[in-house]
Amino acid sequence: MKDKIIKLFKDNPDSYLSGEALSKSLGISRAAIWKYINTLKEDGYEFDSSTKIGYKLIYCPDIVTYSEIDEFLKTKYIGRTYLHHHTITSTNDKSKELAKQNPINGCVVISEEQSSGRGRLGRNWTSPKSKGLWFSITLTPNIPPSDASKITLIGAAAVYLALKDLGLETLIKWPNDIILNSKKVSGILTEMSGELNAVNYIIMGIGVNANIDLYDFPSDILQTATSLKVETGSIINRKKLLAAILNNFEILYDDFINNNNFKTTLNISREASILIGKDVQCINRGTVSYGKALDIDDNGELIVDFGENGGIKQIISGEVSIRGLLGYVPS
Ligand code: BTX
Repeated sequence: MKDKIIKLFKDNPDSYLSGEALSKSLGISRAAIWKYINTLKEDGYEFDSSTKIGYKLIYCPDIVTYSEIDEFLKTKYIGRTYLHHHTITSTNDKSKELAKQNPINGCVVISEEQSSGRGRLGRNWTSPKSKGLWFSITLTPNIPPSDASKITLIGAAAVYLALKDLGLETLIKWPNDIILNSKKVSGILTEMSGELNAVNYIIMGIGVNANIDLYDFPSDILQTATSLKVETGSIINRKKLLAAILNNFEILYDDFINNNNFKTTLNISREASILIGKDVQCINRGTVSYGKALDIDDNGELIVDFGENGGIKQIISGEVSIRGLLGYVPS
C-alpha cells in the first residue's frame, strides 16, 4: 500500500492530495491513509501538509523500495515481484526461504542492510545500512544444473554494464567479483537448488558497495575492498544503479534462456577479465595449484595452464587469486 500511495504522489508531483481523494483512489479509510503517511515519514519521506488541501510530497529519501526504482525499471519480470526490507540477515537466505515454498521467477529481495551478509564458502559480506545494494534475484530457468554457473557470469556482466553507464571501467574477476582500481567493489553469490538433471531454482545474490565509506569496512578488508563513492568521490544514486543492473540482467539472461545466446556475456567476461594473462593461484576443494589464466571458453569456464606437470585445464568453479593482487601475496 505504501508503494501505491507514493506512486499517486509521484504521478501528481505538483499537487496536494487530500486524505479523502487518497482514500477514494485506494479504497481504504482516511484513518488508514493517515497511518501510512506517518510510516512513510518514518521512512524519511517529507510532505508539505495543510488541513484544507491535503499533502504534497516534497522529498523522497535514499531508500531502494519498489516505488523508488519503478520509474527507472524497464524489465518485464525481473524485479516485478519485489520485497524491500530495512534490515535482514541475508537476502539470499530470505529468498531461499521464500523459494522453498514458491519460487517466483525474477523476484527481488533487497535490504538496506544485512546483519549476516554472506560471501562464498561461509565468508562474511559487509553490508552497512543504505550504503550499498544488497539484493537477491530468484530464477527458475529450465536449464541443466551444469549451466547454473553461467548465471553468475551473466550477473557480473550486468553489473559491469551498469557501472559502465556511469562511466566506470571495471574488471571482472572470474567468476563473481567486480574490481575497480584493483579493489573489490561488488561480489556475487549464486546458490542453486536442483535435482540431478534439473534446476529447481537459483538464488543470485549481488552486493554492490555504492556509498560505503572507508571507515565502514572492517580493517582486515581495507586493502582489498572499495566502494564507488570512495573511488569516484561522488555519492552514487542507488535507485538508478539498481534499476540499471536489473535492466541489463534481464536482457542478457533472456537471451541466454530463450535463444541459448551467451555471447554478449562471454565477450564482456573476456574483454573485462582481470585474470586472463595473469599468474594465478587456484584452490579447488583444498588443493592449491599455480598456473597462468589463458582464456574463458565458450561455456564460461576458465582455462588455466598449469605448466609441464599440470597441463591446460578448464576450471568450472573455485577460488582463483591473482599473484600479487587482492590479498594473494606470493611467497
Ligand atoms: P566472496 O567469498 O568472493 O567474498 C567474500 C570476501 O570478500 C570476504 O571474506 C571479505 O574478505 C571480503 N568482503 C567482505 N565484505 C566485502 C565488501 N562489502 N566489499 C568487498 N569485499 C568484501 C562474494 O563472496 C559474494 C558476496 C555476495 C554478497 C551478496 S549481498 C546480497 C546477497 N546476500 C548475501 O548474504 N550475500 C549476497
